[in-house]
Amino acid sequence: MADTLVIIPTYNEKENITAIINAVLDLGDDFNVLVVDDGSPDGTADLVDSMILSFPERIFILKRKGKAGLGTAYIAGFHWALDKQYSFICEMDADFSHPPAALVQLRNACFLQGAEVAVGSRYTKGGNVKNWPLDRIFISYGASLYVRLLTGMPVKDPTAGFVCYHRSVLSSLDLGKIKFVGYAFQIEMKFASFQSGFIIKEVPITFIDRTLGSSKMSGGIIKEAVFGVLQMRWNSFFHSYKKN
Ligand SMILES: Nc1nc2c(ncn2[C@@H]2O[C@H](COP(=O)(O)OP(=O)(O)O)[C@@H](O)[C@H]2O)c(=O)[nH]1
Ligand SMILES: [Mg+2]
Repeated sequence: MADTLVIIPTYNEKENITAIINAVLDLGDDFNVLVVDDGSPDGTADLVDSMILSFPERIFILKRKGKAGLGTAYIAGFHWALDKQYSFICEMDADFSHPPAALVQLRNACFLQGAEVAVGSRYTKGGNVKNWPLDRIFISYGASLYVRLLTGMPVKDPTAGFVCYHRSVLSSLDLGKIKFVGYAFQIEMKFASFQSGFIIKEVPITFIDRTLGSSKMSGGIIKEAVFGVLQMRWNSFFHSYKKN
């Protein structure tokens, strides 16, 4: 019986979805997959449905009507995972930027090494970024410095989207208080965990830019991050993310 759920949010990932699901299943029986698809016009969900016919016990899908953002997709996935009693709940992109084999290390960090949040980190010692244009590395690394400076969080890669949470983290946070829907969601989840006193560990990974499909990154998302993180920090003086 799998104790780990890998949540993969998708919007138009037909080139990647079959292979990424197979890569997770190949890691062994500890891992199941939940795809959260936002009505991808390219038919991503149909591909998942046909895989579910072969692995109805290991692959699951949540279908949402329209593109509602990465953050809300993950929150929906978290509630699903908690309800189904998974012990370890992971986040991963569909596009192979996050090496699926590293899921084993992220799970081990939580299962064996006492982490409550394990972050697949590009900017910790041993981590790396491959094939990203220089401006994208610059924005991402700059964002990491900005977040660390503002929040005091000792996490080298606070925007990372490759994470494994122990269920106790997700069940004790009030997920309704997570405000961000775009990339800043990743920052806010780590900040909420940090502020609530959970143990965060970074596991070095090599992040590789996608070779298939296209990125959903946009200028609006960057704006949300810059001003949003300031606001997040300010609000944190007055409220906690823990359930009352
Ligand atoms: N369900 C859902 N998935 C999304 C949304 N936006 C992005 N994604 C998925 O989130 C993951 C990260 O997005 P991606 O385009 O790879 O971003 P990048 O790697 O930062 O360029 C991918 O698996 C996307 O398909 C969304 O609004 N809803
Ligand atoms: Mg990506």
